[in-house]
Amino acid sequence: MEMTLRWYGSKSDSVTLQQIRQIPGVTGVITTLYETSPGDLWEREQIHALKEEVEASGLHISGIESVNIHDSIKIGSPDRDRYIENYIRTLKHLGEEDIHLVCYNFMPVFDWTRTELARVRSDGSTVLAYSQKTVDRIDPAKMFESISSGSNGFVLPGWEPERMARVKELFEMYTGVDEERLFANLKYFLEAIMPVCDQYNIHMAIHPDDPAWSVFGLPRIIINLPNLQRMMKMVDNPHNGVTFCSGSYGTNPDNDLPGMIRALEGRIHFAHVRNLQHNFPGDFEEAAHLSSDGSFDMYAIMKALYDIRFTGPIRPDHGRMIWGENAMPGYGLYDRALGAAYLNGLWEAIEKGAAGK
Ligand code: DNO
Repeated sequence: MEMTLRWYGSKSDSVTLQQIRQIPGVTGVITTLYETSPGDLWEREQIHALKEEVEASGLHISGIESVNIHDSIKIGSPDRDRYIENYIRTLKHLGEEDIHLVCYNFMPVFDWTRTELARVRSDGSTVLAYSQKTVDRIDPAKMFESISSGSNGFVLPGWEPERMARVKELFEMYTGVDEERLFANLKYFLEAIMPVCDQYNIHMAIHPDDPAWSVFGLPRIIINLPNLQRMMKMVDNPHNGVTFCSGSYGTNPDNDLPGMIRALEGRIHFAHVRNLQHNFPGDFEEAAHLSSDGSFDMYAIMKALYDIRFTGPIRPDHGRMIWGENAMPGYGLYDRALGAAYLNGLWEAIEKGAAGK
């Protein structure tokens, strides 16, 4: 595996490449053209410039998170082919720049969903949190207002103001799109892009729906192992793979995380490894990466990745906000750096243990 950190680009991130370069064991970044909108064509020159900037710092681009999918593709609207064509050309340009991993999601309207961006934990750190009770009470448009007002002035991934201004319209557009339709639209999209992925060896890694169940009555399909197996079987190509995100699948305690990893051997192209604290059904908050701080056995997760001989990028995921840092919620430097060091430590111990050292 390769340890990486997500980086939103010099215009949008409070964390610099130079800081990332100093986290021991981190050699690559997972990045994106954050200023683009879903459906845009990424020109080769833009990708090249980003690559040069990253490489000048001594790091490299380990993958893209995300090339976002236009809602027309998820809905299956008549204009979807235009956006799929842009996606194919974008993948071609990424391949030409020697980038071979693309994370994306297929969540309708909203990306990941949280009800609080700064819940205070007993140690004074603040974390992202989710309460189903709050979601059940809130109007989706209000949800956006509360998310954007708590985001420390940063634009959160998947919560771009331009999209959220159209929340009501988007909800209407999804009328009639149930889980079966969403699966069919995902299949249509994947079948269209697989030839370019084969040509340029691009691993597509679908990100789970977070939380891993339907919110606001919208369908959500990337939520558990049976649905993942269905997705991989319907377009049976190793380039059609997954991002294994422990924090997203782990929102549902029924998901056996190490068991899922083992069952997905060969099709996990990217891993987000983080911990969560389950408080009671429907209420969870994020935690430090250490097993002792949350509900997951992080050793068992890393061990399962080791056992399937996972060679792709891993990144620590949402960190707590600590030590007075002002950053995008979940994406500060300090706690993610602690997470990277901890995950690297687990990996070294597993590796040496397996070698009998
Ligand atoms: C949240 C992230 C997601 C993820 C996308 C992938 O912090 O894990 O926004 O990047 O869903 O497309």
